[in-house]
Formats: sequence, structure tokens, C-alpha cells
Amino acid sequence: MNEAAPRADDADQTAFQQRLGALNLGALWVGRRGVDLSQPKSPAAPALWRYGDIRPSLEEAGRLIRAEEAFRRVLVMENPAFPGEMRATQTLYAGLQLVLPGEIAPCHRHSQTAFRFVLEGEGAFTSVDGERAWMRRGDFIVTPCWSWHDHANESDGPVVWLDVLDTPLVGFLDTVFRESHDRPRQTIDRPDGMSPARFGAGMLPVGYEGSRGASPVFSYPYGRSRAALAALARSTPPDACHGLKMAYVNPATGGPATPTMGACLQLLPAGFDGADYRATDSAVYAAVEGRGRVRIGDETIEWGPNDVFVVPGWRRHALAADEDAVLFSVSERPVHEALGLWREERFDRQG
Ligand code: GTQ
Repeated sequence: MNEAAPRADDADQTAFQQRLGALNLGALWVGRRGVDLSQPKSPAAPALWRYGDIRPSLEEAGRLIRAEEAFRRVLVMENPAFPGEMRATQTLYAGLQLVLPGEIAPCHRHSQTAFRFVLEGEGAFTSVDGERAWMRRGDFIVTPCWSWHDHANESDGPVVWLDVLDTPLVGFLDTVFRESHDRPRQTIDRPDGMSPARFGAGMLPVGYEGSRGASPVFSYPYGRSRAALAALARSTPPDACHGLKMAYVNPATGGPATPTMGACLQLLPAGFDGADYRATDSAVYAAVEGRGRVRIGDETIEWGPNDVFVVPGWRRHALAADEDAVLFSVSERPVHEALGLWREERFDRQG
């Protein structure tokens, strides 16, 4: 063995790094100095958007611009740690979309997957690849990657929903494609309710082959989801961390609603005081019923109906509610799972 070379002094190190820089190289031992790589530390911040605070701005947007002009009239929820970046977490985009009576949000398609969760109004619909899904409060609607979609409001009141898209993730992968339809509204060639009837009865057409892994049931009405939660609550004790939590599934796979994003609905029974929990995926939550709170680190966020909050990935947090409360949530967990990266940690009090 040769004797170890004497260590270069600081000036030599600096000069070396400069020469490396000119070669488009970096020194790994320098970049990592002082960085704790033992576990994730998301730069995203916990955040809350109160519906009551946003609603007036949404009304103002309604007066300022028409949906057709705006293409999508959306107020985007920006994580306070990423101002101007149009993302609620590292991976997820979230926004509130308003469609006024008689308006149309014109037809297009893109490689981002979109989830919608209806917060207010009824009598609007989203058309997805030739079939309409009518919207009522609490309904969860999926617009899979590359599916044609347009929205219309045929009621006499405003309709507002939460959009959650995988836009930051798809952007990071440099896989953004987008196309406008040649007409504002696509042709409807299937009767209303066809997809839920064909795919939502615990049966599939023999030989069915899914497209791009997304659920063929693109509309999950609140009445059915809420009834499932209530039935679970009658038959099962609440989980120490999650209360009673159910995932919306793709009936063709039993897996998440789409390959990039999954959604859940959960009931926190009155008096629920959840144990601490963390998982690698980040989540956007919308409160549907009741009031409660989430403690994230040493911050406590109080939420009520239609409020939206985010929990960054791998951040220890706990949910609680004094009255029965229902939360809708979206995360990029399917991506973590597909890549073998997903982890969770529970801090149950009784171990
Ligand atoms: O409704 O298609 O919030 O394309 C952002 C991008 C909604 C939509 C958003 C979109 C849409």
C-alpha cells in the first residue's frame, strides 16, 4: 500500500473546486458537508387555506374574468415555502375552481392527472372522454392522464370545487403534454352513469383492459362514499392514527384511483384524539363535515368545512376532532409505492 497523500490545504481545495466547476463537475464530499441525509426533510411548510378567507377572492375572480377567457378560473393554493411556484406540496398542485351559471371551461387534455372534490353548488358537470359526471358537494371525480375534459355549469348558482393535480411531479419528470380540443365542448357519446354502472358494481366486462392504469369509475358520488364510511364505523373500531379511513380504488386493480395520485375519505368520530403518524407521501386535505385540528410538529391548524390544509411528507402529525368530522385527502403515495420508496411510522400510544 502507498502512504496516504497529505491533505491539500483549503486554498488548494477551493482552487480544485473552481477547476471542477469549469468542467461541469462537483465534489460529492463538498456538496454533502453538514447535510443530514438520514431521513427526508421536506422544504414544504404545513399550510391552511380557510374557505371563508378565499371565497370573497373567488367571487372577485368571477367578476374579473369569464371561465371561457380564463380557460380555467382557479385560485391556486401556493405553499408558503414556495411562493409563486403554483404548488401546494413538492409534488401536488391544488386550487379552487369556480364555474358560474351558464359558463363553460373549454375542452382540453394533458398528461397531468386531475382530481376534483366538489365543495359548493350542484348542477355542474365534468365531461370525461365522452361521458358526463354531474357534480354535488362531496363528489370525487377523476380526470385521468390524457383524457379529454370540459366543465359546464347548467345550474343557477356558482359551483366550486377543489382541483388537485400532479403538475409539479409531471413537470419535474419533463413529461408535460397538452392539447386543446377543436371545440369548447366535446361530444357526449355515452349516457350519464354508464361508467359507474359498468365498472362500479363489483364486476368488470370480461377481457377488460384498463387504459393507463386509471380507474374507469371516474365519479365517486359522496352519498355512496359517506355510506361506506358510516358502515365501516359501525363495524370497526377507529384506527389510532387515522380514525376510519377508506381509499377510493380503481375497481380493475384494487389499487389507487390513478397511478400517480390516490385519494381517501376518513371519518374522525366525535372526541377522536389521534396518535402521531408520518408517511413519506405529502397530502392535501379538504374538510367536508365538522371541525377539528391537526398538529404538525409544534404547529396546530384548526379546520372546518371546505378548509384545505397540507401535511408535507414525513412530517409527524396528529388529527383530532371534538365532533364527527369527515376529511377528504389526496397524496402521491402510489408513486412512492410503485418505486419501493413508501414508508410510514406510527407513534401509537399503547405501542
Ligand atoms: O380543470 O382541467 O386547476 O387543466 C389546473 C389545470 C384545473 C382543469 C386546474 C387544469 C384544470
